[in-house]
Amino acid sequence: MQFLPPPNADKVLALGFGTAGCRILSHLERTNLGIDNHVYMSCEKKDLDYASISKKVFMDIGFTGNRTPSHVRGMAQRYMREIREILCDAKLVFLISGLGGCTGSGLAPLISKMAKEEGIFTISVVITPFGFEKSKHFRAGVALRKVKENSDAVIIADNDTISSDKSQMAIPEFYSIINKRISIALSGIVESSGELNVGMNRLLDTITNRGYSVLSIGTSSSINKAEEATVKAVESVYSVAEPDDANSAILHLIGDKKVTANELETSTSRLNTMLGKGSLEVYQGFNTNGGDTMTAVLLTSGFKSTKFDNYDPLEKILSNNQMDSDMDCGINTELSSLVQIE
Ligand SMILES: Nc1nc2c(ncn2[C@@H]2O[C@H](COP(=O)(O)OP(=O)(O)OP(=O)(O)O)[C@@H](O)[C@H]2O)c(=O)[nH]1
Ligand SMILES: [Mg+2]
Repeated sequence: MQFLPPPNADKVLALGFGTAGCRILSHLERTNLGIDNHVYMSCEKKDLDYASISKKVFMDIGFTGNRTPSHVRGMAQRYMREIREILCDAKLVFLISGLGGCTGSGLAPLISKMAKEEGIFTISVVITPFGFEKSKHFRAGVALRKVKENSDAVIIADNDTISSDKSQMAIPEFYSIINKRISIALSGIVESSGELNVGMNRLLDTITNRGYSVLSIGTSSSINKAEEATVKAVESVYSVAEPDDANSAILHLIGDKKVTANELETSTSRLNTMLGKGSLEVYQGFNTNGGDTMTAVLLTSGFKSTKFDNYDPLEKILSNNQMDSDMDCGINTELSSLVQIE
């Protein structure tokens, strides 16, 4: 059955999938990103506790020992009507998920495909696993490839590069700091209350149909803090993708009131020498937060591939001859009750 959103669909939606997706969405919900509706979806009830009064979809897939992303996709078929209703008045949707587990890696490819097929502008924001989470890399690589096929834009926020100092911090606190940084970064770019705005339209311009976009963050309190923060943000991009492939970037500085036009210019020049072989389009933004530290938020686009493509060696070997299924069928029945048809 073909589902078509009404022609007057005009809402901006954000959907969070699984643990990381729901947690990050809850941070974004507290910012001024211009999102009309927030929807939390997960197979685990505890993830939905991050939602306050927003819509929650609990996908009850039972306790199975063999949960996989394709199993989650199969079981999600039971919730298709509800998901379609959620999407039906959207013109733009942000789909937020951590990749490498089962829920986010299962739902992000499925729902991005559905949204894009229905003509909704689809931006996938994916959190990629830490280097040490080796068991999550393969699933993350497979899911990322599917998400890219199905989205108008893909923003990668890599846990390794967004995190600053891992030190002695307990994991929940550490996640919470990364989540806050991601939400400040995205809202800083989009919010229209800053001194020098980038805004939603510029964001879409920078990331649409330009391969992968990589979100990175640098901070500094030195004398040349704007430039130093920018360089740190660029260095993070180096660890994820090929810098020469970059063709467009947003540099948004958040800091004290003392930033001069000269500092902005120097930072942009450094960006141009470090990324995109001299042909990088750069949009600048700036706003003050009264602090002494400068934060450079960098969103760089144009990457054909990233290091995460190596997480899926099968794709490299088989190229376009795929063997992973879109979904497993989730039939909840005892084997003994199945009848063979002759
Ligand atoms: N930045 C950040 N990353 C997280 C957070 N929670 C989990 N992750 C990462 O996100 C990736 C996917 O993990 P989860 O979000 O827990 O997976 P899930 O989608 O809930 O899937 P299952 O729990 O396996 O069903 C992993 O690499 C985690 O390290 C979080 O709060 N913040
Ligand atoms: Mg989870």
